[in-house]
Amino acid sequence: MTSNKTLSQWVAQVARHTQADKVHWCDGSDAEYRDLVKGMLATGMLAELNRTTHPNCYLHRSDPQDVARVEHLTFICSRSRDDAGPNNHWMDPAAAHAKIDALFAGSMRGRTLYVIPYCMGPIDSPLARCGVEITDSPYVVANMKIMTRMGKAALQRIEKEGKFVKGLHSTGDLNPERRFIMHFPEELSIKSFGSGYGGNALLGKKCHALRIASWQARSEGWLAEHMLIVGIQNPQDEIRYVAAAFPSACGKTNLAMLIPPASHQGWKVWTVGDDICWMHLGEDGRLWAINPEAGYFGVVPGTNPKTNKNAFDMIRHDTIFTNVAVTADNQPWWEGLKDGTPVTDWKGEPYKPGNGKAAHPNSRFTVSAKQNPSYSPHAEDAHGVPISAIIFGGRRAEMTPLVYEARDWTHGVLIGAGAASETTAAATGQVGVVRRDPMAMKPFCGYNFADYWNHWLSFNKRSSKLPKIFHVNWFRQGPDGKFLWPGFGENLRVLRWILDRCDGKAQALSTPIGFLPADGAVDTHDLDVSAETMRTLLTVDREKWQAEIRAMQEYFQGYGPRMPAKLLAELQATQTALAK
Ligand code: SAT
Ligand code: MN
Repeated sequence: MTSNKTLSQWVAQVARHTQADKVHWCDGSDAEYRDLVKGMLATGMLAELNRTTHPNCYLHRSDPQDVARVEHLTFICSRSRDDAGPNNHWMDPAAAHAKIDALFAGSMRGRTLYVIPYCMGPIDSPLARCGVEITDSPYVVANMKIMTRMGKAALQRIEKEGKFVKGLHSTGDLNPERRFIMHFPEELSIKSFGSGYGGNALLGKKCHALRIASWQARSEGWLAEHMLIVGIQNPQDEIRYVAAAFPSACGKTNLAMLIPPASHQGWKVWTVGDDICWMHLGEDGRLWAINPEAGYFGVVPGTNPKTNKNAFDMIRHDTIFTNVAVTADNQPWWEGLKDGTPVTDWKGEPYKPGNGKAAHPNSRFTVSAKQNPSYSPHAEDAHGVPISAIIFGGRRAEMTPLVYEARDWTHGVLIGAGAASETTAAATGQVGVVRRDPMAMKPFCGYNFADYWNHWLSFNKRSSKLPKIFHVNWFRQGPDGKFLWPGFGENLRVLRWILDRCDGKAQALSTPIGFLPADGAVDTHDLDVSAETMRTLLTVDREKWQAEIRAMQEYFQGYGPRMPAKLLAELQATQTALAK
């Protein structure tokens, strides 16, 4: 099946240990995808949706106890606990292997073992990296076919390079008591058991492209980040690229597919990626980015022609829906859709308004990037796209301004490291509590955050042409709980200020937390936002910020002596400026 001995021996050993019935090597063809779908329709793992309105669309209902990432069951198993850091759950590698191997024993009895060779990034890109996922879930195979460059070409690259990340996955019996997502960065391997959902099971995504890749990136001198990548084209047809980090379910997909409002004729936004960004320093000193993924695993609720017309249009065909509701005529339905009425909820039960949401808040679509009307023609460029600005963000109802700019790279790293956000339904646990989520990487950094910030800081010595760094917050609320900023397409106004700042054009005021737009510098023409609201969105509340700085200091203390002194000094400087 392959000329790579390590791979063939590993597959044989796993097949023996899991006692799989059959072994299927995925070739990634469309015919293979169709066969998988046929098989899943027969077993009920998928249901076909309305063929007329949604051709080639299918619904998968996951186990109701398996609907999101499980951070408390996710481990980094490095030899040294300190290398994983206080930001990760850690387990000793030998103990972790023993624990999870026991669960894998016999777990594929009666099942087919699928071998999925995949490539993260354009297949011909020197920045791309390959992996192989072994799984017993045909649903995972179908999703990996959409989300990655999977099959023959990836296997050929693996055989040529001889190197790949090993990912072993079994859904087991889906019992949350027997569920673990384990990463062995020193062995470039992943073992995931007991979940069939999203980032727990599609191992190319968060497990490989973020946790393992961030570890690799550190030793090889690049960055693996939880960021969207977009190209912004102005009326002069110049395109500039920005990368933006937001926690899961904070609108990355919407921003990545933004449609300029009517007031912005001649502008256009191109999607390069909506979730993950790998950045390398180019010979020209700029950061060049690729999207390692080939598809989107996006949050469905809230998707409609107003919030994200591109996504709305692209999921009308050839899409896998997971955990949405359905209408009487078998169309997918979710909260935020104007038309249609749900009759069956995400669990497959008759929908009753008193029983909670019809679609699960973390219900997802899986769709190929090629179906996105705004897919950038440069998204497949082997060397990536050059990044002009990096944006950090989060969901903060209070305090954090709409946008501000870092004084320099080091200050920008502090802004990213100090970022916090309200939790969302993308992970199990309480929703809506503010937690520190540095660079939106809290659940995804495969090593000690203190070392990670040091790695970020090190770029300053390597180049004088790094992107400018910004922070945004689309989620400020007034006393009535209503959002102060309209968001969605109107966010282009903020992106314009950011790009103008990169060109040294837009006006800004220097404040203790960084540069904020001067009065009127964010264009609000044709926008129903009062000058007073803009002032609220763009002022620094010193008292609240002083408390925020203290919270950051406390948080950073948790990283002990590994904490970069430069960041602490930068934080101290901010605190002093706020006290003046
Ligand atoms: O489940 S995933 O990790 O793929 C989705 C997300 O959290 O962004
Ligand atoms: Mn994400």
